[in-house]
Amino acid sequence: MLSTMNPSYMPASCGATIGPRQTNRRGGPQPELALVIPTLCEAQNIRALLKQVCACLDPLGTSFEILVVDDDSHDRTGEIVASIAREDSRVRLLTRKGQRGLSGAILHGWEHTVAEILAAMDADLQHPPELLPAMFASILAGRDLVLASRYVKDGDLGSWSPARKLLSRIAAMATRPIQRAGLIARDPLSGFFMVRRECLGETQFQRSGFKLLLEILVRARIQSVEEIPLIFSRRSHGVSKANLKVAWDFVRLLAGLYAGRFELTDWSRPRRLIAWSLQRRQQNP
Ligand SMILES: Nc1nc2c(ncn2[C@@H]2O[C@H](COP(=O)(O)OP(=O)(O)OP(=O)(O)O)[C@@H](O)[C@H]2O)c(=O)[nH]1
Ligand SMILES: [Mg+2]
Repeated sequence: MLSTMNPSYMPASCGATIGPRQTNRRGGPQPELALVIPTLCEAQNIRALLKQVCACLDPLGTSFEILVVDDDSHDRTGEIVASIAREDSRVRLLTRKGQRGLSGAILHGWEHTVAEILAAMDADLQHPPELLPAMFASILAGRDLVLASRYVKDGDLGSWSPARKLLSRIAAMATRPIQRAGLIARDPLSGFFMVRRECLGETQFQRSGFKLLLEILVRARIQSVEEIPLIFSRRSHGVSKANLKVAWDFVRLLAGLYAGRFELTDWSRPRRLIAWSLQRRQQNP
């Protein structure tokens, strides 16, 4: 049974909805699928990634567009994408100036497309584009949301250090009590996912931070989720943007979601949280 989450814990000024949809400014067939790739200094990766993504999406026979949302990278990422976009009208560059935040960049891209199926993936070649056809097929088969997961059978965290693997597992575990019964995703912190626009509705999402998928799982009107195994590759070019601020943003997001889930606006009712967790353990052993 799904419940509509109370979004009141978050002031409207720090959130964003996906609608209203904007028209495709470049004309041509309306895309059915829009893939947003957020970039911050990914000049060494973006050309190869765009080529691989097109090669994977072309055979699907669907109209698609790829929106690269670049936060004014100083390494010419934007110029490279602009030159590719001049040759291929399915590629679009959206440049944000004076802004940062992976979640906000994805939302910005989704706000600038009319597509009904929305997707996001990283630009650093850690997410294999070969998974896109299976993800698309899952949505066409009726799933509301499909994510590439490192925590299902045949998925893997790859060559991360043991400490980072442990932190990642702890972070994923910490989301369990706020996820919905019967819809618990094992890898709610994945950055590679696809979702139906209609499920996002008027929900306001946080623009700061890295973990949009978690917020969608907790607060959007998702009724079915599929996880497809992802073997996380190593970043071979460019620099990771995961840092202490990203970790802090995650803690804040988690605190806000817990507060919204259990109406713990003053953290004065921990018994409600404990009772809920025990009930969930019985429902999802
Ligand atoms: N537009 C935009 N993109 C961002 C921002 N921060 C990160 N990105 C992009 O988001 C994606 C994920 O960032 P990464 O640095 O790879 O983070 P990560 O995958 O968690 O960390 P690593 O495993 O160390 O690579 C990449 O495509 C980045 O370029 C941002 O503030 N704005
Ligand atoms: Mg990465």
